[in-house]
Amino acid sequence: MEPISRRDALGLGATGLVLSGLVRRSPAASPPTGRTDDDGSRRPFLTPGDDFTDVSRGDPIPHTLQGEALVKARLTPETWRLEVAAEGKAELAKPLRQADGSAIDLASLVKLGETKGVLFLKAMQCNNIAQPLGQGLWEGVPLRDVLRLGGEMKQVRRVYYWGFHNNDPKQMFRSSLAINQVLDAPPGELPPFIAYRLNGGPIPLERGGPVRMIVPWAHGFKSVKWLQQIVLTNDYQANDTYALANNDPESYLKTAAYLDDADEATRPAGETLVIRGTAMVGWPGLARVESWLRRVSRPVVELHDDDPAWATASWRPCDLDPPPVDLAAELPAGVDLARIWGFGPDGRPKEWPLRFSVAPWSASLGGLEPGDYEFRVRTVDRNGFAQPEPRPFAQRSGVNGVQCKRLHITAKA
Ligand SMILES: Nc1nc2c(c(=O)[nH]1)N[C@H]1C(S)=C(S)[C@@H](COP(=O)(O)O)O[C@H]1N2
Ligand SMILES: [Mo]
Repeated sequence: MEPISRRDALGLGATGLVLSGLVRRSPAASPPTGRTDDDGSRRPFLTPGDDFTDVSRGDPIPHTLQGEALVKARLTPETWRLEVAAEGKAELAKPLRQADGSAIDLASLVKLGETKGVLFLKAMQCNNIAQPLGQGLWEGVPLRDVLRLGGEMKQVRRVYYWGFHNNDPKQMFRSSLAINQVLDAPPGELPPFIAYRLNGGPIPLERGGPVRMIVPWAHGFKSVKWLQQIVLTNDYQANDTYALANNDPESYLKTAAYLDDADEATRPAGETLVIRGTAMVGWPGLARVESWLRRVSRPVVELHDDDPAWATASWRPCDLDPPPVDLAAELPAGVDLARIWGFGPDGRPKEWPLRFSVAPWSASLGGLEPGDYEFRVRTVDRNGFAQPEPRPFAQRSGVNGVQCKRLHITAKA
């Protein structure tokens, strides 16, 4: 069965819901899993580029431009250019500029990719939306290799970058990285990328194509779409658009579990109930997903974060889905699996689940007596921290509150 696109399912139309110039479709109704659901529908392991939940600012939103406007915006594969320059005390020997024809074009970027390109799986996750927006197989050139095209750098402490924004400074969507994060990724870690391919094809305009930044370990706001400008600076401070509104501009991906369906469910006793969801595997990795089933009485009172019940809760392991049996069939045709970051020479992932991707899980509940229950689910990361720890606050640095589903079990029919 063909999965319905989220856009159709929500009936929001092509441009989605406009909230003060910000498109924010509802969080992904059916996150990618690569499995067949109980109703027989297939959920792909990779989200088609046009089916991601879209988080895009702009008036008009850059991906709604067409024809001549798109050409003027330099957002077609032929017209796209990337400028790299330095400001203030920072220096770059050979700035790459549109004016003198030295700006990077798509063909040169793809050419550079022939030797420097990296393939990696990554789910896009907004800082402030529970549930990944979609999962892709991205291809890009490390940002450090693009910066090298400009020759020697001096006095650089930070890299600022932004995308097309209707030539209106107020609409700029900016982000930034410390220079060491760009040049010096920790061993075995992915660096920030200038990405030009998604799921084996061009990056669709809606996903920020032709070229966007992808910062694998970070929340979505570091992965600027319609990327066109990079400025090296001596400034040491983050100037991210997401530094505003009290967001944590250095937040990195947290590990957290989400329910596919958090709505209250009514079921007859005697039935085995299977609850499903996905976990976002953040930088700290995923050790396990576990659930807590709590008997409650009516009227059900909200459980507060400081309730003593948390301390005596009994958490039981949930089942993590194994990698899809035919992983190659889930990926674009012709992809050499051994080239994907985290995969071995045999084309199988070296560890599972992979960091920065989505891990589907399920929990089977049998033999429930009639009554009311609350089902909660949490991840435990590879540092041993159970969600939402280690941070005592669950907002503005990556939403990761523990989700809850209420169950009403009726007497046997
Ligand atoms: N140019 C630009 N890039 C952007 C944004 C934006 O509004 N404009 N939104 C950011 C945010 S907050 C998120 S969560 C991701 C969402 O990526 P997606 O639309 O591909 O799902 O894009 C990021 N890159
Ligand atoms: Mo976001």
